[in-house]
Amino acid sequence: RNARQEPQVDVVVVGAGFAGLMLLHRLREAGFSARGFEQASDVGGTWYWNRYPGARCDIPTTDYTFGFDPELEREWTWSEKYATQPEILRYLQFVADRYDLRRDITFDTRVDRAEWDDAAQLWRVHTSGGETVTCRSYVMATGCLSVPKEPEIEGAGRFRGDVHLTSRWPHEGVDFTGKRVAVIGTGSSGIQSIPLIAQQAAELTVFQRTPNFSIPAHNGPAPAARVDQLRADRDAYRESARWSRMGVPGEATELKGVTTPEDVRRQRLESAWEAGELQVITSVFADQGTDPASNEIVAEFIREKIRAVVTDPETAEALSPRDHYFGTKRPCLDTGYFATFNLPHVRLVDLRKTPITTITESGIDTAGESFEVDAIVYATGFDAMTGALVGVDVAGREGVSLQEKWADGPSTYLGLMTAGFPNFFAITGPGSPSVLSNMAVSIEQHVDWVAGCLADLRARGMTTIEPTALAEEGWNRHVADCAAITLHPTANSWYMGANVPGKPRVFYPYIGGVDGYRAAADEVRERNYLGFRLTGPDGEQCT
Ligand code: NA7
Repeated sequence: RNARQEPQVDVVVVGAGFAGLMLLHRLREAGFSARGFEQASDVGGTWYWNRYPGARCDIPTTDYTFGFDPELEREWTWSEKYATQPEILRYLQFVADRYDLRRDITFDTRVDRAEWDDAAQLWRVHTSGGETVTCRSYVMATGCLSVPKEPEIEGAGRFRGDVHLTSRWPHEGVDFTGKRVAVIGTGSSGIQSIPLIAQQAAELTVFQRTPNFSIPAHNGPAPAARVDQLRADRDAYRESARWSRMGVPGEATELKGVTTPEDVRRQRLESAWEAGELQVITSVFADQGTDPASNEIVAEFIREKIRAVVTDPETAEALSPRDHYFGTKRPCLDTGYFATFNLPHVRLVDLRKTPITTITESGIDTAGESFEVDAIVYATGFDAMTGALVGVDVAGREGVSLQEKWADGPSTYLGLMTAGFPNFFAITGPGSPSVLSNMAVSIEQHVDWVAGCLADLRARGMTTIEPTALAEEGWNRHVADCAAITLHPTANSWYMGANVPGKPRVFYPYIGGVDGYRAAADEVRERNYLGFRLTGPDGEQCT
C-alpha cells in the first residue's frame, strides 16, 4: 500500500437534494473536506425538476422535513398539510443558506465517470466541466425518481406540437389556455397535474394504461393530532418516526381484514379515507399487504368511492384499478382527480381497450380513434432507484462497472454499499427502505450512518471499507425474502423495475420497514462493521 495517495478532498457528493445537502452539512460538522456536484443550476434535486402543476409531496409536512436540528425546525414553518413543490424547493434553498452549503457545490455540472484507483486508494471523479477530482470516498445522493423514463411510444419524435415531461417542467410554467391537451400516464404525477391542467385546457384527453388507486389528500392545515404531538415533545415524535414502519408515526394494528366485523372494517376504512394519509390507508388491516382477501376489502372500498364520484359508469369502471393489489403500486393522494372526469371537456381513453398505435405529427392514434392535440404531457415515470446510479459510469476494482455488476439486478449490502466498489456509498440505494418510506427519515438515517462510518474509519486509522460478498448476498436474500411474503412482487410496478423495458425484474427497495432497517444498520455498526472488510496502512479487519 505504499502508493496510497492523499486525495484532493475526503468526499465527493453527487446531488444536492435532501440527501446531498444533509450529507454535506454532516461531513463539514465532522471535519471532512467535501465537494458537491449537481447537474441543476441550484439545490433541490427532485424538487428542482418536478415543477408540473399540482406537484406536491405525499408525506405530511410535519414528517417530510429534516429532524436533525431542533433550531432548524424552529426557524421554518410549513404552510399546509402537504407542501407544494415551490414551498419544498424554498425550504431546501433555506437549508442550503442556513448552513452555507452552496460554497461546497458546483452547479450545472454532471459527474460523468468515477473510477476507483486501487493503488492510490482513492476515487477519481470526472465531471462534465472537464474537471477531475480525487477523493477517498464517493457518495451518490442522486435520488430514486430522478431519471425520467424514455417515452417508448411509437412515433414520439414526430409530434409537432408542444411536448412536456412532468419531471422536466419549464421554470416559467406552461399556459394551456385554449389548448387541446393530451396527458399520457396516470401515476402520481398525472393524478396531481390532471385536475389543474383541466382547469386551463379547452379539451383534455387522458391516456391511461393502468388505473391507479388514489385517495383524497384533504389538504389544508397540517393534521392537528400530528402538530399537537410534535409540539408536546418534538424529540419523542421524531424518535417514534425513526422506529416506525414507514418513517411516519402511527398506529400499528393487529386487526386482520377478513376476520374484522363489517362495522369495524367500515369505520376504519372511512376514517383512513378522512385522514388522507398513505401511512394510514396502507395500514387499515395488518394483513392487507400479504393477504389477497384482506387487500380486496380495501381495494373495493376505494373503487366504491370512485363509483360514487364519477358519473359515467363506463368511465368509473375504467378508472377502477383491478389489475394490481392495493399498495403494490404506490397509491396516490389527489385533489379532485376523479371528479375531473365529470367535466364535459375531459375525456379518458382506456389504453387497455384501445392501445396507442402511434404518435403522429398532430396528435395520437389509438387502435380505436385519432386524436388531434396541441400539446402532449408525458407523465410516464422514471427509471427508478438504479437509473441515476448506473447512469454514471462508475468503475470499481479492476475496472468493473456498476452497470456490469448490476446487469441482472442491483446487489448491495444495506442498500448503501456494494462489493468491489470500496468507499462508494449510495444514499437511498436499492435494498434500502427509501421509496417505501418517508424519504426525509430514511435519508437522515443513511446520511448519519455514512458520516458516522467515515468518522469511525478515520478514528481507527482505516482507509477503505467494502462489504464482503457473503454479507452482500445475505442482504440481497433478505431483501428478496421480505418482498416475497408480500403481494408486491405480483405487480407491474416501478418497484419491480417493470415500467422500463428490459430492466431486471426484482424487488428494488427494502420492504422490511424503516424500523427493522435501522435496527440492522445500527447492529452492523455496533458489531464493528459486521459484514464489511476494512483496510488501512497497518492491514485489514474483517468481521
Ligand atoms: P409512475 O408512477 O411510474 O406513473 C407513470 C404512468 O405513466 C403510469 O400510469 C404508467 O402506466 C404510464 N406509462 C408509462 N409508460 C407508458 C407508455 N409507454 N404508454 C402509456 N402509459 C405509460 O410515475 P409518476 O411520475 O407518476 O410517479 C412516480 C412516483 O413519484 C410516485 O409513485 C410517487 O412516489 C412520486 P403503467 O402503470 O406503467 O401501466
